[in-house]
Formats: sequence, C-alpha cells, structure tokens
Amino acid sequence: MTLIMGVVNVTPDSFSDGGRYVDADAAVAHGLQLRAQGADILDVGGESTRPGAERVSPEVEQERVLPVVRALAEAGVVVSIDTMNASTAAAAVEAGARIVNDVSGGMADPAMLATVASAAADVVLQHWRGHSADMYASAVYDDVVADVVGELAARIEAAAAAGIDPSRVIVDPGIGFGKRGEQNWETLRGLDRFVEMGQRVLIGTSRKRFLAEALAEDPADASEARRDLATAVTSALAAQAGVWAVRVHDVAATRDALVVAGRWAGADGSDGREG
Ligand code: PMM
Repeated sequence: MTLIMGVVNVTPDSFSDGGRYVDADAAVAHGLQLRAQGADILDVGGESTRPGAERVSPEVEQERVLPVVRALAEAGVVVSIDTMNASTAAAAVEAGARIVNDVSGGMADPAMLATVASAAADVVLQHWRGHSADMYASAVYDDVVADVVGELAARIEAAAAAGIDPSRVIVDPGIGFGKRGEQNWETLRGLDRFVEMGQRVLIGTSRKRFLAEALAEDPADASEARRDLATAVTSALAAQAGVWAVRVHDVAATRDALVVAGRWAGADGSDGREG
C-alpha cells in the first residue's frame, strides 16, 4: 500500500502551518499525532520553500529541526529531513533521520550528493529549477512530463556518479516547483511515466495553490479544509497510479482516502484491515 509521509514543518513562516509548530515540543507532539493517525514517515523541515520565501542559514535550520528529528527517531518513527543543505542532512542523519528529502534534487548545495553517498540514508531527488524566489520564471517546458522525466533521470545519474546506488533514490516530480497551474495537472496525468522510471516515486500535492485554483475563482476562498479534501483525492489517484508515497499535512483524511482506494483496487491494493 502507498505510504503516507506526514509533514512536520518547524518554521515560523510555512504557508500551511501558519507558524503553529515553531517550537520543538509542539512539533514533536504534532508529529506523534500524525503517526497515530497513520503516517508511515514524518518529514521534518526547517526552511519554507513556499514561493518567495526567504532562505534561512543552515545554523538556524539545524537549531529548528535537530531536536525534533532526534525525538521522533527515538520514538521509533521513520524520519525524513526536508533540507537543501548538506550540513543539515548530515547532522539530521546523525540524529536518526533515515531519508534525506532534497527539493532541489541535489542541485542547491554542491556537497549534497557526496554527503548522502557517505550517509546511511535514502534520498528523495525532487525536480527543481531554482530557488523559490524565482522558480516560476523557469516554468517553461516543451512537454512538461518528458522534460521532468529527463531532468530527473539526469539527477539519478549525478547521484550514481557521486556514489549513491539508484536503489537508494526516490524521485519526486515536484508539484508546484517551477510549474504553474496547468503544468501541475499535466504532471499528475503523466504520473505513470514517472513510475515507469523504476524508482520509488513520492508526490506532494498537499494544500498547494493549484488545488485552490481549481476549487475557487479566488484561491484565497478555498479553505484549508477544502484543500485537505482535494489533497486526499489527489493522493488516492496518485496511489492508483502506483506511487510509493504521498507527502501530506492532513494525514487522517489521506489515510481514509487510501484505505478506500485500496479496497477498490482489491487484494493487491488492500491494506489487509478487516471491515
Ligand atoms: N513540497 C513542499 C516541501 N517539501 N518535498 C517533496 N519531496 N515534495 C514536495 O512536493 C514538497 C517537499 C512544499 O512545502 P510545504 O511543506 O510548506 O507544503
């Protein structure tokens, strides 16, 4: 069954959490709640990647995330660290993280791939075309699915050249990253092409702007609850397309959607629960 990666943002400016989980204890409590709701993995991040967000220093990022990574790992949770900084990735793996989730696919920090190569962790390489301040300027494609598949294949090769076995690599098409509204839907329609790459595929649609744009003329009118329902639907459809995991804020809603989609799919897609 498709795994659920729950989002634990430890940032004061995340567009999704609105700064509710800036201190470590609250972030850990939130993470444990997500696990109780059915998260298989918790993705801890200390730097917002929302369009236009300011970058934070690796020192500040590590102050935010390391206590949270350590506490959740000690509680037995599979933790991934959402970072573009090699030093943060290394420190987080040291603190117990098992997956490095780099939204830049190893492009933002030239030391990232070598750092992951020598760490005992899997790595998410997400499609990326530049930092959030200017990411929409680069949203120009001939064929978005073919272009993104090609660029991800190049990142897998770069990772292999740095010493990372492809079996450790998870790919992510990067919904909302360097992609405008319709380009995100095109990417989702082509999900099977990413699955055919032969790597595990992670997809993150949660609460993103393109969903709000689909739901309401003014995206500001699409409440968090409506975005979460839309996310549960996209996550169930992504599961049907064969993705390995979905990255979501509202774990409970997506859990229910995946259980129902699994029942529909039958024996192989079932999670084995009674009822
Ligand atoms: N989206 C956000 C942050 N990290 N990581 C991966 N692998 N895939 C994503 O789609 C992704 C990500 C967006 O930020 P948020 O956590 O503030 O919603």
